[in-house]
Amino acid sequence: MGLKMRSLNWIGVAFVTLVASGAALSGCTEPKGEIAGCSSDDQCKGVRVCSPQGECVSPLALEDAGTDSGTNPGEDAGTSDAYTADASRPDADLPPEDAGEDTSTGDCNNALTAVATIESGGNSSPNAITIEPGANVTLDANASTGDISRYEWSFIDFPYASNLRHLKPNLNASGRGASFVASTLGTYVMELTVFDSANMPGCDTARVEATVATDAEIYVELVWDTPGDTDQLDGDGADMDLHYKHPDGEWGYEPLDIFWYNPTADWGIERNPRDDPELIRDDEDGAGPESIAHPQAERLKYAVGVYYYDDYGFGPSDATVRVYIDGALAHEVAGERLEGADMFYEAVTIDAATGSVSVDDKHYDGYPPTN
Ligand SMILES: [Ca+2]
Ligand SMILES: [Ca+2]
Ligand SMILES: [Ca+2]
Ligand SMILES: [Ca+2]
Repeated sequence: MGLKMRSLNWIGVAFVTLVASGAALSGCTEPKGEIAGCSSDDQCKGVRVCSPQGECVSPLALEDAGTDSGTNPGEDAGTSDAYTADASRPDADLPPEDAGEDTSTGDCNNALTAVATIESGGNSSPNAITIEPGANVTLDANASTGDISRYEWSFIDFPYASNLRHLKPNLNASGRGASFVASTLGTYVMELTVFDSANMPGCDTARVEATVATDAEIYVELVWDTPGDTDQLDGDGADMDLHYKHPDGEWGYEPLDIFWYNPTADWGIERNPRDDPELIRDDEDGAGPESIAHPQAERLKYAVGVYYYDDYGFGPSDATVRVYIDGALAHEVAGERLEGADMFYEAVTIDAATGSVSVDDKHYDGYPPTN
């Protein structure tokens, strides 16, 4: 099955690549991914560009430092879900240890008070904030009191936690606090525990939460689970693509199918961006999410599809698609298996006139044929 628009694009670039490097590319028809390293944009196929890290990535990934295309080690490189501040570090801004009286009562120290603050984009709260998808969230424990030697943050809840634990974001260390990128719609709940010098926890923990919300009329999100990939956040994983198609469009063609190659287009009223859908997050290295927001949709029917771009040897992946209408979850397709590269799944159709979602549930080997 041909790749339509982008295979034409790739052929031209591949010719240049062959001449430039002499590398054998026989049998490969995919415009992204198969070149492991790069030193210039010419070595990347399709619309890919060479990142500072020497990887071919979509231009979108470079523009948005919050994505996890593998160019942002802050989000993807770590695996820990709790950060411990070490008071013994010379640069730690922490109170000196106190060898005074023992204030422990049983299994916890009631002289320690954990106080957490959550902040994002200048919006700060001791309880809860509402943020946009992809926002960086900062947690701090500076208001905590007592002779605290150690601060520990952990996730109590996060979107998809009940069945996709691998989507728990990495918590990155930052002084007494931590930060993470909130990529998926839903609520993240974080807990702070403080410890004394004897490693006794305070009797009370503090919780804060961030709710990721959208004001787009239609918002579509794809995440995926690849059972053959034991670490799905390490920057090396399977690549699925979210597609969002206008009723007059054809899968894989710009401008009426929105996906990584065609991240936005002028739909609806010309030069009015409010009715233009946009891929707001691309992901190439496992798990997702990929997200498309359509701020104001014409009263038409829009189809949502998933293309398995490349399994990179990790085998089948299970796609989960969520459709939000007016900010509320309207439909979820959970754990739909695609066996490997070049499989396409027509998931659902959204009727913007009625705000309803109908299930298509059709699998194809390659892009669906033109009607
Ligand atoms: Ca991996
Ligand atoms: Ca992708
Ligand atoms: Ca428009
Ligand atoms: Ca990823």
